[in-house]
Amino acid sequence: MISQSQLQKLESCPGGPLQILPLVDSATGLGAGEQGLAPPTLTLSLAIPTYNEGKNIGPLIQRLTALLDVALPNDYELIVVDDDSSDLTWQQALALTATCPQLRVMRRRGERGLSSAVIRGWQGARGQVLGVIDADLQHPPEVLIDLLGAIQQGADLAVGSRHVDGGGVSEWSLTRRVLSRGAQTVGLLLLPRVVGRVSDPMSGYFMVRRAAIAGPLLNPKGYKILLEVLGRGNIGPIAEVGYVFQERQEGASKVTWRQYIDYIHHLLRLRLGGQFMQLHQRFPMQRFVRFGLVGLSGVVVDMVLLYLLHSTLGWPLTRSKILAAEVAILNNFFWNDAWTFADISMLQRGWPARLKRLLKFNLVCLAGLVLNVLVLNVIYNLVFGQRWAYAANLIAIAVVTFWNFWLNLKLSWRVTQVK
Ligand SMILES: Nc1nc2c(ncn2[C@@H]2O[C@H](COP(=O)(O)OP(=O)(O)OP(=O)(O)O)[C@@H](O)[C@H]2O)c(=O)[nH]1
Ligand SMILES: [Mg+2]
Repeated sequence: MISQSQLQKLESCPGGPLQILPLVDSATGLGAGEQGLAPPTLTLSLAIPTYNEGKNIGPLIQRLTALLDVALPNDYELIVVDDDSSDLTWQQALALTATCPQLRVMRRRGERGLSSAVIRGWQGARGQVLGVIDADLQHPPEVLIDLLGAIQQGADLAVGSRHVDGGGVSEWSLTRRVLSRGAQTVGLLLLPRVVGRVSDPMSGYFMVRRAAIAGPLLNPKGYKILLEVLGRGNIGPIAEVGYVFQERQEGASKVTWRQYIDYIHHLLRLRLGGQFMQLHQRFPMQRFVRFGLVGLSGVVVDMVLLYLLHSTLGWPLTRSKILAAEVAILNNFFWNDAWTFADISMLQRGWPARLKRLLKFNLVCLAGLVLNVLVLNVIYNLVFGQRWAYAANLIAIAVVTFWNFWLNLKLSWRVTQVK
């Protein structure tokens, strides 16, 4: 059991955007101070992500402190970020703080994953140099000293590598070696300028200068935090230090096929990131797709009602069509309000606001109908020379879909300042 005083040392995990801030500049007072008083800075903060590493955490902390107490006395911190492990790793780590004052422990709930755990740890860190090491002793702690040395000699990033002199893997199966190299090759093909900068882009053992990654929003997926650092950081000189990836002695691996899928996803996101974000900012694609799907549901409603009113009940065609179209518009409004633009409707609750949106939506759709007829006529008569009426109608529908979407986006579900 841990004591009450130890429990008080337990830290909650930073929240908000995944972003590292610069440390406060004592001369100008600018930097992380916006978030509160700046704590004194240290040379090194080492994040240790853990998930069910209860048996490893003790020996690891012991080896790390033995090394760093000599290399950086009182000038480093170890930050365990535990994702609320079922084996209570965080409690075991907390118990170690009694003999290890440099140790900090964060218990994270509500968020999971190796890469984001590392960033959360760095967000709460006070070091000028930010590092990461696995908790299962597969990364030999002694290599830290060389990594630190490389940074002190001017590198922005120092990577523990299995693929340079002095590096390797201990007893990996052929399948694992092939998968690891295969993943690296895919990375080189998709993202040569990022992945190609280091010999071991899959490494989870490295240190980076805070200044080189402070600022940009980070968005890592899966296990490969180094990709994110290389892809989004402003990384100048890079050093590599060989190390032999040890066999896990205790606890179980958390690697599954999921990590390989996440890796490809991460590569694609970094590759397309810039272009995709720009496009997304200019055109809200996801909303448009939803709007289109809702529109299709409206066509079904319209058709079914027209059939019921006209063919089954024998109503005149025009009257049936007007009612069917209006019900379809109501159907579309309901789904767009609840799904396509749900985030905006949430900000503008209440019946008066909803009725206002419905009225605008109705007007835009009616205007769209008039436009539809006009465009159909122009294309059919002037462009296609009175041929291909259905092709002309398809084009008219496409034009009006954009019209409806854009006007409703700008008028009906406009983002207003809500007090
Ligand atoms: N906080 C946190 N840590 C994690 C999570 N998944 C893995 N870890 C930790 O990240 C480190 C690396 O995970 P491992 O499962 O050992 O992955 P690996 O070293 O690539 O693979 P193995 O050789 O199979 O061990 C270990 O310290 C894990 O405890 C997670 O979801 N959250
Ligand atoms: Mg491991």
